Amino acid sequence: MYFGKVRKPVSSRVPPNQNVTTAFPVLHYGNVPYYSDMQEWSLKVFGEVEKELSLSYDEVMNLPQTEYKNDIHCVTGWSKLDNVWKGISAAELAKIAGVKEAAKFVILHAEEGWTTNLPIDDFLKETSMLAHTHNGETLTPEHGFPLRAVIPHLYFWKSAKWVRGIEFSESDKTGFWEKNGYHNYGDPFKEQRFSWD
Ligand SMILES: Nc1nc2c(c(=O)[nH]1)N[C@H]1C(S)=C(S)[C@@H](COP(=O)(O)O)O[C@H]1N2
Ligand SMILES: [Mo]
Repeated sequence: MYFGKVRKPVSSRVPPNQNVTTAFPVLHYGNVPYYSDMQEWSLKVFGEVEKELSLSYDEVMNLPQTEYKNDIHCVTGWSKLDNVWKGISAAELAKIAGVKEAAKFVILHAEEGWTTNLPIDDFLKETSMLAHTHNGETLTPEHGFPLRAVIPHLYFWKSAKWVRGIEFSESDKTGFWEKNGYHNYGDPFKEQRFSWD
């Protein structure tokens, strides 16, 4: 007989089996990129869009800015509450590129070929953004300088650091952790940690 997963009661803000930390742990696979000249950097928006974009660092920084406060939840068990992020709303970027009807998924491309995937509705959610500032400080290289995704309603691995490309796609394309046993969607409140959850 299957009794389902045993879950501890939790407050409404902290997902099951997460511990709140006030630190800001650094977690990633691969190397931290350091840029000596921001001319080396660009952000590409491509795939199922009316107009593919290649934005310079200055062009990104000059887009309309938003600020959000939210909680983040890493699949390894830490949550950090009340993060204030500044950056560009994901929906704003999508609007500028003119996302086509055919786009159903978003693939975020980071440095070194690292990717993560999510349904387009999750990317276009009001709280999803590309951030350059955390709690009033420019992102450090370790935390994603110059630009990282923040998708706070999914486990934090979906929040790609060092984003260089945003691909709108008709089909889903599993990303780095998604290929390595993590859940394809990753809702922390449903504890979708691993592919079998
Ligand atoms: N490019 C890239 N982004 C990434 C990762 C990674 O390995 N590469 N790891 C993810 C994971 S598992 C987490 S928990 C967060 C950690 O962000 P932080 O180091 O700023 O806390 O980044 C996410 N973004
Ligand atoms: Mo993570």
